[in-house]
Amino acid sequence: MASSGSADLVIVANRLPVDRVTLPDGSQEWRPSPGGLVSALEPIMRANDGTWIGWPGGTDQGHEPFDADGLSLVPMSMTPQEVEYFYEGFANATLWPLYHDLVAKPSFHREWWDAYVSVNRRFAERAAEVASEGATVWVHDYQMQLVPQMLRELRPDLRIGFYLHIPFPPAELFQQLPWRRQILEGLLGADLVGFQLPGGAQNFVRLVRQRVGHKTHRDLVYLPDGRTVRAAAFPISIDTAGYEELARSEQVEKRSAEIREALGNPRRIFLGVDRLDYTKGIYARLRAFSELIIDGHFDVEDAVFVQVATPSREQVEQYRILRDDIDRLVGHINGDLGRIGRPAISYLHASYPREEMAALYRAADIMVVTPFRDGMNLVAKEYVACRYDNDGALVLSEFAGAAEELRQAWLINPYDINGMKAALLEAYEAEEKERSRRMKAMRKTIIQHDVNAWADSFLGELAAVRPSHGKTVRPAKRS
Ligand code: ADQ
Repeated sequence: MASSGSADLVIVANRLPVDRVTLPDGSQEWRPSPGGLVSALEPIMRANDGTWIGWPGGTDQGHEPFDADGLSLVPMSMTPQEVEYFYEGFANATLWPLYHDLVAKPSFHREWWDAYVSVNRRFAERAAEVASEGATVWVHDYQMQLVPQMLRELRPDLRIGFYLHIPFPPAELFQQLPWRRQILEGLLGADLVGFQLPGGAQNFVRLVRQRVGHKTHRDLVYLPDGRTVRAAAFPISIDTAGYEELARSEQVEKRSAEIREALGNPRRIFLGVDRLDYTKGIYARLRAFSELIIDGHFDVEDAVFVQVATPSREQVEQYRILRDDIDRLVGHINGDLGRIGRPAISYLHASYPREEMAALYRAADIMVVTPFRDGMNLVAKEYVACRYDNDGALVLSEFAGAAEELRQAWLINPYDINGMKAALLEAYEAEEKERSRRMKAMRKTIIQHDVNAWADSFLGELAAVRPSHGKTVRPAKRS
């Protein structure tokens, strides 16, 4: 058994919650990358002297552990070949498409798998070094699925949780993976395996029974060594109160009026906000919108579509193809339908601070979220959180995890362009009373179920799965 460190709570994730940025003068500094996960985990990290292990991006070697804003961070380096094989390859060109219903074709390469194994091993070894005796280690997402088992072998004293942020596919699809058994066994190193939806947990338990041959009962897996592993759903959420507070601020209200003004004060503003990813259904939604103009339901004086699409994973070929396809489509639509000073689609690649996101949500009459498959989709929840006025319409794909909670959205099938057009038009024409009825109900859901509730319930369950074992994680001190 490896000797133990001093952290009572360890987060293991592919990425650190900070980015290494190069300033104009050539010097470098760490900058917090403000994501939902960071704000969710920060209070618990602080209350438990937590440590976060992850990759800061890039290929610089030899970063030392450091404290940022009171959080203790352990940067893991990657070689250029690991970035290519592990990150761009196995994580984002094998697992990502396979876990998202084969929206794109996954590639299977043995050398990518070898890199996945060795990077996972390095993360597990580092976690084993920093965790204190009986500590809780929470491993995150599809890049790290082998870490639980590798870590358990090194440190059987630990309480280990795993959470998957993306969908866990049905057995029929997962079966394609040449390393399916290793992945399942990797996950079974955890005491609690968390998914976004109950369907993911059921897929996992069924696969464990079929492929690994362990005994299972409902959400429990019984291992030959006497250990029990629980698989359950913990739908992730957002800092609802934080978004609402931001949305209510004078600065955001002012900025949102400026945005409407800059767009020419059209009757209705449609908004899409996504990473530029083929799972998000951006192409189909822009086509649906443009056809509504062509069909004469409204014109560019009445409505504009603001699409914010932050480029991501640009070294992966399918992402480059997608970016070109959407660039071309937007060019066509604006060339055919736009007028001077009035494009049909206002298309932006920028990445914005939270204030600007909140202002966009406030400015948008109709939020359009149309993924072909999405673990949850936080954008849909952020929009609802910002609509404290109980106004605004959400058009949401049935295939986003968020659709299981936000039932009052205008739900659509993103493969059905006519159905999507009908829903966009209904949302465009909906009376205030109807919009408010739906928004009120959705707001109730996300106010009750925010990201703190998510983290507390995962960690609470994790403690319950191994009650007689390990230290207790102290709840976050919240203001
Ligand atoms: P993502 O696929 O990245 O997350 P999503 O849940 O929508 O998708 O989260 C995106 C986050 O990035 C949101 O918080 C959003 O505000 C932010 N964002 C997007 N575009 C931005 C921009 N241009 N500028 C600034 N911020 C931007 C994965 C899974 C999801 C799951 C989450 C969390 O794919 O299904 O909901 O993890 O578990």
